[in-house]
Amino acid sequence: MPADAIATDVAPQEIRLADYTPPPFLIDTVDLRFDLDEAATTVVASLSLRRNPAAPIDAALHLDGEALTLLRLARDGTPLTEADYHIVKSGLVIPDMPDACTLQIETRIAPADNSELSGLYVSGGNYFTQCEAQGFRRITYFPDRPDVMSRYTTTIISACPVMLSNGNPGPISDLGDHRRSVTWTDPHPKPCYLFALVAGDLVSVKDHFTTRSGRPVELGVYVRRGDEDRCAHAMHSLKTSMRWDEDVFGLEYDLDVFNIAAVSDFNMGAMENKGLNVFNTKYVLARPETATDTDYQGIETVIAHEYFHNWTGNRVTCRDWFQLSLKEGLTVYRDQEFSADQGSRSVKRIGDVRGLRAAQFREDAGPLAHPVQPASYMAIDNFYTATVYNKGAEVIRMMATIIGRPAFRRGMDLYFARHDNQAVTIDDFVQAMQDASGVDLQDFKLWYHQAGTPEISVEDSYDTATKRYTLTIRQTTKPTPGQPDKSPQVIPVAMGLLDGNGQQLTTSLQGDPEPVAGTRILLATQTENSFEFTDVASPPVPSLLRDFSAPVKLSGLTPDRLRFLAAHDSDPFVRWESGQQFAASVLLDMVAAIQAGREPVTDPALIEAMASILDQEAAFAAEALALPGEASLADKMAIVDVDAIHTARDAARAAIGQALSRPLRALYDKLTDSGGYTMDGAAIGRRSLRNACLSYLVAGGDAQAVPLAKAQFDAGGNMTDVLTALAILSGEDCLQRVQALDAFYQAWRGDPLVLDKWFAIQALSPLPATAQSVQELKNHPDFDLRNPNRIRALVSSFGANQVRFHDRSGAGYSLYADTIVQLDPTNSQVAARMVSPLGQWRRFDTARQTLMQAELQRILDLPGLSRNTFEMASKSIA
Ligand code: B3K
Ligand code: ZN
Repeated sequence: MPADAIATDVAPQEIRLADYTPPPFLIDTVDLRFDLDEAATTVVASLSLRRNPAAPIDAALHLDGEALTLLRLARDGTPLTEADYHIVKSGLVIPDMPDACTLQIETRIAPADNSELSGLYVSGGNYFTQCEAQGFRRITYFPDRPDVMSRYTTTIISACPVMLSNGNPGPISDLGDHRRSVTWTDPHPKPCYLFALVAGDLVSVKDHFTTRSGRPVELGVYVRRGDEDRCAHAMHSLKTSMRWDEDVFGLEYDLDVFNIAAVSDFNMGAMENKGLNVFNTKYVLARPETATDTDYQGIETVIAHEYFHNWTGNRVTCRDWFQLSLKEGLTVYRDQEFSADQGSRSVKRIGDVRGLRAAQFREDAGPLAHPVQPASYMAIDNFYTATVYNKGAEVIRMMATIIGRPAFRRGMDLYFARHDNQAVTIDDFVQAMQDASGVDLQDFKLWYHQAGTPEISVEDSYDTATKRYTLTIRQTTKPTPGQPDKSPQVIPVAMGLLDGNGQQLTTSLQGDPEPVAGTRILLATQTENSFEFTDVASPPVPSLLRDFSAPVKLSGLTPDRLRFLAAHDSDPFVRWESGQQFAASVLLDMVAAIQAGREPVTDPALIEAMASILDQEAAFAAEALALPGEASLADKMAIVDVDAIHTARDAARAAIGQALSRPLRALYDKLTDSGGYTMDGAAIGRRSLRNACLSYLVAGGDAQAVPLAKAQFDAGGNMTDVLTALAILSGEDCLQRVQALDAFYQAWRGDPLVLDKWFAIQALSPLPATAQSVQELKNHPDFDLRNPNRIRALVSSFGANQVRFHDRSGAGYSLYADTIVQLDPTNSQVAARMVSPLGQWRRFDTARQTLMQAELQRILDLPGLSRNTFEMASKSIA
């Protein structure tokens, strides 16, 4: 039973932002001593405490604790007896406390039994910690809240060759009997969620970085023996990130060492512990033969993200967990900007918007919708969401757009000047931006408190006599749970006007003395805003939401205007977006035809539009050639018809593949890498376009296409090409599919990260037998319910396979819910995070609704269900 199991008759309490009070005690220093043992590690914590002058006097001391055995408790050297303290469900309470004292706490923990992967645990025989959000309480009794910031020293005693913690290391002393000890000192005060310890038989790849003010920093990437040859990209990304943060934000690293340790059992992507980042191996290890271009880009982004947290998160941290987006939204914004600077900015933006829509817009439209700053939660681990991260990043981006880049940079400087070494709030951040820019951001802050995606529609008119053009923007936001009535948001709409030839016009706006030659920002602040443009020579076409200037849904553009913008706009995002919207309108017409019992016919205009993309810049062309995905089409339907969507999209892909088979094949051949493999943006773009061609050729049914895919697979080389070929084949019911899957397994069965891809590809196959094969793969000897990466590869991927997950038989739902039920007792964080696809039930037909609700109920009925999963399932079924 998980440590945080709930009694089934009492629903867990919501924790509310409104109830925040300052901590009664502060802890200036924390001295930790770990005597490592897999079955019984002892932890001695010496805490120097004092009453917080900002808190009520006489409050008792409450220390959080979970899954701990208390061995000894002493105050200022005197042991406390059981009359002096109480052990309670959530930890330990000492009622009578002096104003200041040293508390010494000795606890025992069992890292080898820690399947939750929170606190100190063992993976592959090595020790790792994960403390955010509330794992430190599984190491020792402590006020486990981010507004208690302390200076830490950490002594590790063990037989492990490598022993790492936060800060700078001291010398290693030999204790005899194969045991050694080392003490790490972290000079920077930090909350306990940033504590980390790593120990084991690891090897390191080392490098150096000198900060611009001359501090030499030793960099280390620690991995399992044999993985040393896969660290170069991670190290390169780290150094690039360090330089970028100096150049763009003036932020330098502040310790003598920066270490990254990779672990294959990890609940999420990575963790920004001070000076010792812990990473999922997925975001460290890469060689061209094992990692795809997407993997390489993921590593670059995540390394940057965690590094950037050193300032946005660590030096300035969150007062409480309701402020999570203070560090996450801001740091995602920073990693997005970093990655945009490394390759094609517009292609990066397109990818980010795709991700935002797939995860965050869907979250906003479902039962788990919540604001970027939630007002309450049951389990904070459930709030590491696309809304807090990605919508949070969009909110930061909008602020930068509204106040302008130079003011945004001044605002960042002011934020650090005011709040270095503090635990602060989102309001503090916005205040710094407001003070640095002189722009009133108070109304804008509604973005933090109001859930839901605003929908904007536009209406325009042109008066030939006065040469005036009027653009009216209307906005509404649908109700979300707990927020039935919505107010208008402050929405920056980046826009321009095109003349009939597609030329961008200089715009003059009524009330604004400055004509603008390029993109202009309109602020929509009310339910309805009208903007009057003067001196417009002829009826223009508006190009709206350039670079996706706000996280909103824009509708109401006619197919003709969409095609015009796709062909002519100067903004690459709008070109891509308009092409996608046009394709979606064609596909939804085909869905309607299928529902009416007619043959779906692909509009020749779509084929023509696709043909015109082929000769564009490769990376952009690959994005533009991809039809909107099945899930994104589903988002546009009142009641999702998974089968009709699948059939329609397949039909369109076949029609395009057939009609354009010659140019697609010619382009495929032209793009075939002549030289060796490189990892630059242009080469990634070429591979991506070439693979898009291959995918259409197979969809078109040409007899040569499947053998071509098989040949690409057999040629080996880089994983991007091999895996795309395998994914294409896995969607075809043919002998080559079986051969390729088998060959891939034989080649990579010893490599966990690559084997994850083998599981994922099968789970994502559109073939009708997929649910059955996922069921079989759950019994495969290489499937392991203790490894989050493997669960995500097989089962979470399957949850994203719309047509097969939602099979009308309900087989997909039930195997998915089975996994949650099996996983909850051992890893409740990962189990809980899997619930959301079942929460989409309202969008389906009544038969599917009933099946999905029954699975949610089955989860809720589980005896000893964790608090995490209870929150997700109960909110999803409501
Ligand atoms: N801050 C961590 C996420 C921690 C998740 C805890 N359940 C990684 C990141 O966002 O950088
Ligand atoms: Zn983060």
